[in-house]
Amino acid sequence: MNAKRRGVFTTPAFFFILSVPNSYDEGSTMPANLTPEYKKADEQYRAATTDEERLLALEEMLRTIPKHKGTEHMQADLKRRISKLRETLEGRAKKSGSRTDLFHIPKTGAGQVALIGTPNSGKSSILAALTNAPVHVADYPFSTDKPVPGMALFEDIQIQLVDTPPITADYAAPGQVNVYRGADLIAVVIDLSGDVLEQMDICTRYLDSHRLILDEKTPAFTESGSPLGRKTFVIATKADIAPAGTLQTLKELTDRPLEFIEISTKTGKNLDLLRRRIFEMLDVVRIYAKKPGREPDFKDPFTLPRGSTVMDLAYKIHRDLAEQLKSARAWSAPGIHDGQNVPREHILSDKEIIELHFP
Ligand SMILES: Nc1nc2c(ncn2[C@@H]2O[C@H](COP(=O)(O)OP(=O)(O)O)[C@@H](O)[C@H]2O)c(=O)[nH]1
Ligand SMILES: [Mg+2]
Repeated sequence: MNAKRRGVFTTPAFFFILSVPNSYDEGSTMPANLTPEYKKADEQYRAATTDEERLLALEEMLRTIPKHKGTEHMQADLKRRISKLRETLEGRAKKSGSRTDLFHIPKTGAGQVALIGTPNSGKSSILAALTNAPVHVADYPFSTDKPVPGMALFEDIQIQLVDTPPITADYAAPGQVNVYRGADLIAVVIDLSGDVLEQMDICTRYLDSHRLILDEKTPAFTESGSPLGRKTFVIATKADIAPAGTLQTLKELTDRPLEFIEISTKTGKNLDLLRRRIFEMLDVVRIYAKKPGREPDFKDPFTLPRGSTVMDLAYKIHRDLAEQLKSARAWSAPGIHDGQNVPREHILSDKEIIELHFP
């Protein structure tokens, strides 16, 4: 498949396609300084057979078009066509009902991690190794056609992992982006025994085209300033059959500050580390609630975003009673909080025991 894709861009036919009049410039010639990425997206647009594919291609064209005066007209034209096509697709989705719901996975547990990857990268195997989800592992592509959630145990909490349909250079299921938008973390799954750079390129391009990667390099925000992206990291899998040095090469050639976790679902390598790092990246704290005069509930901790206070916990436990909270006691590391009173603004730490007093 790789060879075939590359072939598209080296055959004379490709140059022929580029030299035909462009549909965006209404008669004038195509600006000469368009990037190869833009030209590729333009090519994908022409090759698209469905409106979903057309939309992805148009979004990619808008993302990659050089932003300067000479392309203003084309940019405006692209925006107009994108919003028109979105309206058409949304109208269709509403009519057919379930289509968009398929890609909404209700959150449960301490956090939700969506896996993204090309066909056969090893996504379903990760779900199978870490959760009890009924996923299908197969050595042929496209074995997963809708997202499948599963719960992974980390110490005393559950974390939700979501397997998703594979993406390719020119296709992702319509609506699939909603799974990644809805997640707390995005895990890019890379098969270390395959063409790692191509896989990385396909996944980051897709995520970037939807402004989904949130890292120091490319923070993604909406017009109103709220973050649109999700913290993203890489699970480099099939370490057991990877040629030596592959991960190092991938790290060196990936021009982004992403964390890489090397695993194998066959040998179990680093699966514990993966669970721990996911927990740490979710940035939540576990709190054992305690009723006065009773033992703490160690079985089912509450999880709250790091930085949450006693008052946030009170709201989580008793929404209606929270405002009447009289006092609270905390037990954390021995010698730090050994049952003394803490104020409402007390910032919770992981594994803290909190006793709330209501009138
Ligand atoms: N050797 C090895 N094979 C793996 C590993 N993970 C997955 N595979 C194999 O890779 C193929 C594709 O895996 P699957 O999880 O179905 O990939 P998906 O298409 O991304 O869901 C299957 O044949 C798996 O047995 C691994 O860590 N090591
Ligand atoms: Mg699969």
